[in-house]
Amino acid sequence: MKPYRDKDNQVRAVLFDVDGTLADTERDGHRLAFNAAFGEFDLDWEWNVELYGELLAITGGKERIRHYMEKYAAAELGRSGLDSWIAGLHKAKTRHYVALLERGETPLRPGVARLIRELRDAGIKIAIATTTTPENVSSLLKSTLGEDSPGWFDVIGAGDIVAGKKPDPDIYHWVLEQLGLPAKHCIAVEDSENGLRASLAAGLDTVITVNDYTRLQDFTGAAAILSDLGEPAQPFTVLGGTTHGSKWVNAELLMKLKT
Ligand code: XBP
Ligand code: MG
Repeated sequence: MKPYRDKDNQVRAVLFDVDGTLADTERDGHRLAFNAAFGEFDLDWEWNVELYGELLAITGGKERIRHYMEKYAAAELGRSGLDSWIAGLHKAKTRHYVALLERGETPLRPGVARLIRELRDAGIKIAIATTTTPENVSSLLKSTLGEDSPGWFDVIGAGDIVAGKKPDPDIYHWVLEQLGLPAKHCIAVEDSENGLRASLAAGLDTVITVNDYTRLQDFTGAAAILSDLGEPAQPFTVLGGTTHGSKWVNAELLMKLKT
């Protein structure tokens, strides 16, 4: 049998989701920033932890605000210039979120920094495929991996750059096109069912690392479902799939997880 390195489908790039995957940003990050923006706009809206979990079904901050209004604040939908009002509210939210990240209290999840460094050392490309706003990605990377870290990524696909947000596969198609690689040479890392639907629809094998908002979701089709990426001193827990005896995710395991 040929060693895995000779496989035609060897991993040449790893595509990372951001929120919930690189860091636990939703509950104590985005949610608080939305609420701060609502306060700034004199709205009495308050997204508590449970409600926010429900609202996460809608990806994209502007889309999430509109969905909330349709369901819980329909009277506000009659505002003139609704689209630009939502955009302004979301801009304030992004400002609050970036300020929160700059306080440096949002760490990367276990194994993320290690894996990113190992992939770079191995000459494997790394990319971002997210629905969140570009400023948020660069702030998170800078506050955790250092000022120059956004430049480590061969492609950063974020926000409104494509029309359809996850679970549509558009952002993954866009990133693959920018990388100049077919899906068979890439693998995605995601945390949510919406993310998995998007990556699978783009033809990508996908590793899931769950978090408190996503652990009960349907991850049918994932290559592996893990508690996190794991570290040598802090192995992951396997929740689904096989990890070939590995205890943390590295380039070698990602090669094996490719179909
Ligand atoms: C997660 C999202 C985002 C964030 C909010 O994206 O759905 O909408 O919750 O970010 P992913 P914005 O997991 O794909 O990174 O307010 O900037 O949209
Ligand atoms: Mg996510």
